[in-house]
Amino acid sequence: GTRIPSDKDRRRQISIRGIPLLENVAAVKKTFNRHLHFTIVKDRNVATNRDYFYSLAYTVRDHLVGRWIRTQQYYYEKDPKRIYYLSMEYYMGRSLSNTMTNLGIESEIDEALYELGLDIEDLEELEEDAGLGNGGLGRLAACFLDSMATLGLASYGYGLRYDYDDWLRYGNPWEIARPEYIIPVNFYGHVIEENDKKRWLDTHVIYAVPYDSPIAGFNNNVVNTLRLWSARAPGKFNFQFFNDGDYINSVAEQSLAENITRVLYPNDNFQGGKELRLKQEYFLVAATLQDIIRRFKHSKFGAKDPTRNDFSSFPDKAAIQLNDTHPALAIPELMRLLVDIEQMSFDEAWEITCRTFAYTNHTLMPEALERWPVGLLEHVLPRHLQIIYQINYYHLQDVKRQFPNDSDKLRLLSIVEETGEKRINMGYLSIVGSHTVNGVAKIHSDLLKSQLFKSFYEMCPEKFQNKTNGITPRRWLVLSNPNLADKITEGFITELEELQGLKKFLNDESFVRDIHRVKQENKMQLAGIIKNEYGIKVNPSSMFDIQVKRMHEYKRQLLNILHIITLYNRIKNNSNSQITPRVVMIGGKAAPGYKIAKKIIKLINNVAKVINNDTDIGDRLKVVFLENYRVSLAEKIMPACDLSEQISLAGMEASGTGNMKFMLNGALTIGTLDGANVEMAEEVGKENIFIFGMTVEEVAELREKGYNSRKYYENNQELKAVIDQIQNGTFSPEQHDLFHDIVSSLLDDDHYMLLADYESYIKTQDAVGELFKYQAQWTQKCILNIASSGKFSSDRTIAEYARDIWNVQPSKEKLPAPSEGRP
Ligand code: IMP
Ligand code: B1N
Repeated sequence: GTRIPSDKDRRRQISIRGIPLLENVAAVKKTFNRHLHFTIVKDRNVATNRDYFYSLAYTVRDHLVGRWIRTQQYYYEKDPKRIYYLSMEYYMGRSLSNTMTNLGIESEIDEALYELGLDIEDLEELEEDAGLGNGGLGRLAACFLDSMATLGLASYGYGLRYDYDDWLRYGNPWEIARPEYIIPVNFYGHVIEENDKKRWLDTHVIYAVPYDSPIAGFNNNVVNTLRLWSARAPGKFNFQFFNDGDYINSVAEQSLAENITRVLYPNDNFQGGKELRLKQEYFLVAATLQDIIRRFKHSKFGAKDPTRNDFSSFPDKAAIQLNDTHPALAIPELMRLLVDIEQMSFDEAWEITCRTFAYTNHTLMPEALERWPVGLLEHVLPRHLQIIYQINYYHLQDVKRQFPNDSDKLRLLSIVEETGEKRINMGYLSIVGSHTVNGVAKIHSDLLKSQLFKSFYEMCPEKFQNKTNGITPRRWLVLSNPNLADKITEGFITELEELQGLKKFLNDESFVRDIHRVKQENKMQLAGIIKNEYGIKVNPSSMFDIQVKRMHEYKRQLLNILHIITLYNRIKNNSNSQITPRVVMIGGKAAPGYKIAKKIIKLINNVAKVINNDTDIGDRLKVVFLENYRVSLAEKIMPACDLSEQISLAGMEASGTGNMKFMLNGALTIGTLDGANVEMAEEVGKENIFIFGMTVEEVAELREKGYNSRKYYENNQELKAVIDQIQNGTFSPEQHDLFHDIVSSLLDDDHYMLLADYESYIKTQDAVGELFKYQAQWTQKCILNIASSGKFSSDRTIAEYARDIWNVQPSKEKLPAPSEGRP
């Protein structure tokens, strides 16, 4: 039988972590006690677990600082091309265990805490997630930072330090404030012309204070920097106002200015923000570009002159990657700095700008595309609007040259949209100002070329690339699933393709049993969490069927619910049916303003209440809504999943990255031919993944000929029964019309075609249920999935960005450790 491994068992699992060296263990204990005393200022009689967490975090941080300083010095001396990743989101999660993993000090720390009588896992749970992201886009940025450091790139993440929420309440032990490197950012004002030169005057100034966090590479002594900006009002003490007697108002106004970095806009795949969001985007861009230029001018480059003022080499020394269009104002901002401040000609500046920027698109969803009203831009950033017009003017000259007498092309390719309220299309601006444009999975990049950016592709096909997303195997395997990692030889940690080697063991019965046992143990741990957090008892031998991701109609959590209710009805109608027992879990946040998404959560909870309390059902079906889904919860869910639900309508999910995390952790996937699912099927083979539903082409065909969802409702008895139950109050006895809007979204306006894919989904789910009855066969497919997941390492993704976009060479060389002398 299986049992939950004790802490002692887990501490014995040292094949990945290595054997602790006694002298190191002693040193860790000493440092820990010193931090408890000098930094936290407590003794062991009064110290709380939180105090121990902070002592531990500072102890681990001590191991970073020498490597961090020396890595940065090394970059200064060697002056390699710098890679700048600009993103409005970094979904970092916890840092403690990640830092220990990447520095390889886990076994020593583990042993030291054990000897001190402390439980390291309890302490790890006290760290708040750094949740500066909404979903896939923000988590991708975090995985990329890990891979860039692991591949030895001189890279920097730049973003905003949102300070709303409690993540900073007890202090963030990983960040270093650098108030001495404060940078001014201007807003509003107006533009005048003086001797043929533009001047932006009478602006409001807000300061950007940098906060640096270390990004450790895996086992290579590289520590890069994530620099997040925080807004600070200028002049904490304004004498003018003080003398006017308006001290209170002036202080209040200062605190309003600091609202710029208060809060992350909580939308995923939706452009909701107005003026404050625009100001956030510019704040990031303006502070970051000043910092990049400061570093370019100041870097050591052999010449005697302490500053470098010739910008012709700028694109050879700096690559700037735009994480979607959110930081796209960097393009007119660099133009402004080069033309207005550095006195360059427009043409020269434009060439440098285009050679510096690259743009990654993450979505085709029309409601997510940024199109800023011209009036708003003119108010907040008048000089930038002028520059954008000028960029567009030269761009349209190019269009005319390439497509003479084609007014359609001029309209289709213009950065300025003239129909309706006049707007700037930020995607178009990003394409024009970049040397490459990429999508995030093959199918998505193809759709960019054939649909969203068709005319731009026709104009410059050579700009368009694909870079299929990836995930870091350090966090998503070594750290989150140590039991599985221990069953595999170590090389995979930096060479994920080595997982292919597992295919040799497909018919090794003891290996198959081992992999099954690891999954079983992980499921028991998750079952414990579900019992503690939600009070629901689930049977760990049931199939764990999981859909975790942001709540969005296109991701079709509602299709999952239709399947759950179908299973429920089957059990109720035929109580002897040999149905495979399942625990279906759905988790994810909805944007606060997204009404129908919140209603779908309500429906999941109500369906769960009815099913979980129905004594006819017992262990055959349980439904759990996983609240507060976030990075640290994902780390516990991924290793414990049997069936991963990736069921978006084909053509809607740009890539997905959760799909990859499940695959790497040995789940089977039920999914559509959407995003990276397509490439997962390619890697593992169609027989080892459950693909269902319409293809992109079939979706287009159906839309073309006119889609009527009611037809599917009327022609499928099981489907009709399910929808009627949602309609008639079976899941809302206290308010019968509660879910009428959901039913209407299915019958009257089924934009994401759930009903068209229902039958194929149910049939495929039946096949999944059938296979789960054959444990060995199921586990063999799991092993094939793990073995075929190597492509989806973010190391592979970043190596491709380095080669095809940034023109830099990854390095597997280690920097010398702090004890080993100068690099
Ligand atoms: P940054 O990339 O400009 O933030 O600088 C990173 C590191 O490079 C610094 O912490 C120093 O170690 C080194 N560095 C930067 N500027 C100088 C300098 O003028 N002289 C010597 N070292 C420098
Ligand atoms: O980016 C991920 C992809 O794996 C997902 O498929 C994609 O949906 C996601 C506006 C977005 N695209 N667009 C966003 C986020 C915030 C916002 O304000 C759009 N997120 C994605 C990584 O490539």
